[in-house]
Amino acid sequence: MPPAQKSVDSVKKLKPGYLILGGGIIGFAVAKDLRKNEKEIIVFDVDKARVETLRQDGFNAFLGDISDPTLVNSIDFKNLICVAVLSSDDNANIKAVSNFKPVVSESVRIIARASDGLKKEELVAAGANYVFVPPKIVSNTVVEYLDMMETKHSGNRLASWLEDHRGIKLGIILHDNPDPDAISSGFALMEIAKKYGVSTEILYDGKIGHHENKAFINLLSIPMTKITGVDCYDRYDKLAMIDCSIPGVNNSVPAGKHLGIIIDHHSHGDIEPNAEFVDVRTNVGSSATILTKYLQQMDVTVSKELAAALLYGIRTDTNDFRRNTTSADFAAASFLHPLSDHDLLAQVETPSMSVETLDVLGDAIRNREVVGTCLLSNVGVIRNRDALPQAADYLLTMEGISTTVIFGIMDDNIYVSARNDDIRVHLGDVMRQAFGENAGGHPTAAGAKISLGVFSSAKDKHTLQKLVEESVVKRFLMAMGMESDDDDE
Ligand SMILES: [Mn+2]
Repeated sequence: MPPAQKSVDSVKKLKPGYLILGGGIIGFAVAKDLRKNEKEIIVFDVDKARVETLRQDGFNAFLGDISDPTLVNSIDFKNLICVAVLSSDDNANIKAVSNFKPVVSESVRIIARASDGLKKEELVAAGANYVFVPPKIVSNTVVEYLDMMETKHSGNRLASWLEDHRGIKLGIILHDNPDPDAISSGFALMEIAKKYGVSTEILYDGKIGHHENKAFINLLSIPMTKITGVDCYDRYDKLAMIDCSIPGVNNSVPAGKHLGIIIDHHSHGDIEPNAEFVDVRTNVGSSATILTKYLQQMDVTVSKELAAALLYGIRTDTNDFRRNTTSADFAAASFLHPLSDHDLLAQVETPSMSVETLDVLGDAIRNREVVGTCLLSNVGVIRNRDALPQAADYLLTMEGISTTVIFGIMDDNIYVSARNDDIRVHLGDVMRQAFGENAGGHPTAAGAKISLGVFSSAKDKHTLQKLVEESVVKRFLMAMGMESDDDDE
């Protein structure tokens, strides 16, 4: 029925290198760009006016319904490299892909346009090798541009802050029990500050527990100073806070303390971070990603130790790009990768588990209580709280479990570590709801620290443990909107 048949059949078979089905805005643009290749381009479109325009532009365009199954008969496939199915009609595109897939050889690529994710799946099922969704591509480009502008804007502001404070002494405060993301970010700020004659010291409180973290600091020889008391902050002209943003929350800085710089990627809840320079981006997976962007933009020389440190920071905070990862994290990692000292990284990552972590894992498995898809486990008194997240990670791999909550007692606190792979649950919010102020985190990973003070009435250790367990389990399940099964106890 379509007039294409006659007009095509009447001449000899077409021998395209590129066959474009659909000559609208996208098809036309693709044809124009491909022209530089000097391969034969053939375009089919159902619209007469469009075909005419293409012809006037010098293209080999034909009138034809791209979903017509007899269209394949008019093509000689000998030189064919690619079939690009680019019309705005999803159903016609699906038919065209199904018609061409069985007749072209394996080496011919079929690329197709879809209007949404659902149609994308149908096109893949029909045999397309690559499917793209135009709105998605446009939005990615816009967001990438906005991100770039934000980095540029923040970079300029940070540079002028440092310029204004030339020669001062800056204390860089990390969150308590700092992890590789916080440590490497502090290290990066130290290098950036050097460029402006600002001398720095990296400060932390708590412990550097995880044996990998200890190896990390030693191997990279990152200088770090333990905070000894509130008056130690007076040694500095200004303070910077990294990987946390509120004084007193996950750090030992007195609440209300005046800060010069805040750089963080965690959401801060209702309290607004307050400093002379603030850069809190919750749309990236690590603080190291933000600092990497600064290094790039401010043209700071990145040593192979610093590159390795930041790369390790990004990888640990995103759980090797599996958690809360955005394109910015990948971009930062790909910038750092060739600059990194890989021997050093290999030494840091020796995945031997410490005896203590193994013990905690054993306790967590033994003491587990499963309610629905939630697994909760009390591991009792611990000496190293880093064993908790490792156990929580490990148990999340258990069949039928989508949330894990592992808790233990150290010093005068209960530490809770939770993991989640149910996309409907924002674990950080649940934890905050259950345990208040000193709890929070990401949708898939969160933690809490609860003072044991409330249980001080317990007469002995066993009673204390029992009370803690009941309370943690009850509060967590309530926040999850689940009933705790009290009869079990
Ligand atoms: Mn972090």
